[in-house]
This record gives sequence, structure tokens and C-alpha cells, in this order.
Amino acid sequence: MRLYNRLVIAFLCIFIISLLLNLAHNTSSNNKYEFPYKVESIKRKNHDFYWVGQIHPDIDGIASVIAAAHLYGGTPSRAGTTDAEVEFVLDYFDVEMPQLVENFHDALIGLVDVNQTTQIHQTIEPSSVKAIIDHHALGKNPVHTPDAVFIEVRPRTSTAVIIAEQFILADKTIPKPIAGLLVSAILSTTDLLKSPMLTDKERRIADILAPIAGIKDLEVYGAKMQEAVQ
Ligand SMILES: [Mn+2]
Repeated sequence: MRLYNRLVIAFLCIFIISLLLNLAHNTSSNNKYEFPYKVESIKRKNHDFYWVGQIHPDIDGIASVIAAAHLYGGTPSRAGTTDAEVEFVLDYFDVEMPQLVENFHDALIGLVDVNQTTQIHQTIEPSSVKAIIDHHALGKNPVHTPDAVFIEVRPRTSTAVIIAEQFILADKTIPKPIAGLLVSAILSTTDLLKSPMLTDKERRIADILAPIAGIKDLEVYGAKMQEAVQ
């Protein structure tokens, strides 16, 4: 009888603990930051959703299209040629170059690292733009959209920092190669973290990304990156 009582108590304890754990989990997922829509939910049949940056994207633009597509869905793309730094970083983390798209007609668009009509591919129709994630000033020619769209423009040294913040806020795991691309963009845009524009908060994001990317020493890796472009 005593054994039976103990078993009942043990069972009840396990039941209560699992209830509490479940409650804690549900509470934390309710607090998760979510994109106002998943790309899948606004995609129209037979229409692609491309993330794309400036016509000739640098590592910030390329890292951002790849990371945004991972976080929100859609396809990472580019509108033109890139540079040696982009090639080095993609090669280093074994990531495919985003596809070159020559005609964005009929596609829905998420812009990264750009918000000016003068700096985007001529086939991108402003009415197709459904998201903008950028760190540049809203200059004289911001993209005009007929509807309200998801726009996240923050004063940061790179779009990569903003997307890393979005991953962290959404409590989403950052895959190793994406952490590598994002931290490379941060290194590139801050002259290896020496820029006076770099805030402590951004520095902390670089320190979060580095171990995920398997980078032991950001300075050593950054020097390799700089060598590749000389
Ligand atoms: Mn940028």
C-alpha cells in the first residue's frame, strides 16, 4: 500500500511539473515577435517573392537577402553583379550565390539594404514591394507603396544587424552559415568593428554571431576577409 501511495504521489508530481512546463512554454511563445505576415501567406499563385537589394549588392545586401529569406520565406536574389568580398564570404561559409534575376515583373518584392527608387532594379514596380528592411536614410526618393507594408528602417551600421536583431527577437535559431554572412557584413561595414558609428549593442550582436559562425577570433577572420579584396 505504501508503495502504491508513493507511485500515485510520483505520478501526480510528474503531471503537475509537465503542466507547469507546458504553461511556461505557451507563455513564452505568445511573446514571440512575428513578421506581420509570412511571405507564404501573401504570395499569390504563380508569383514569386524575391528578397533583393541594391542593383550591385555588397556583402550587407547579399547577407541580408539570404538571411531574410531564411527568416520569412521567399527567395534570395540579386539584380546585378557583386564583388570579391561577397565571393570570399560565400565561399568561406559554403553558401550559394543568390540567383541573378533580370526581370522582376510579376514578382512580389522584399527590399533589403535599400529604400530609394533610384537605387533599385528598373523592373521592380513599387506596387510590388511588400517589405523593406534597411538602415539607410529615407532620402528624396523612397519607394511609394499603394498599401501599408512591413517596413523596418533603423539607424544601424548595416542591414545585417537589423536582421540579426529580428532573428533574436523572434527567438529563431540562426544557422551557422547565416551567422557567418551576417557577422561578415557587420565586420565589412564597420571597418572590422573599428568604426565610431558602431554601438555597444551592435558589438554584442557581432559577439553573439561569431561563435555560432564558428569564428574564434573576429579580427583574424576580418583580416582574411580584407586580404581577399586587395
Ligand atoms: Mn548596408
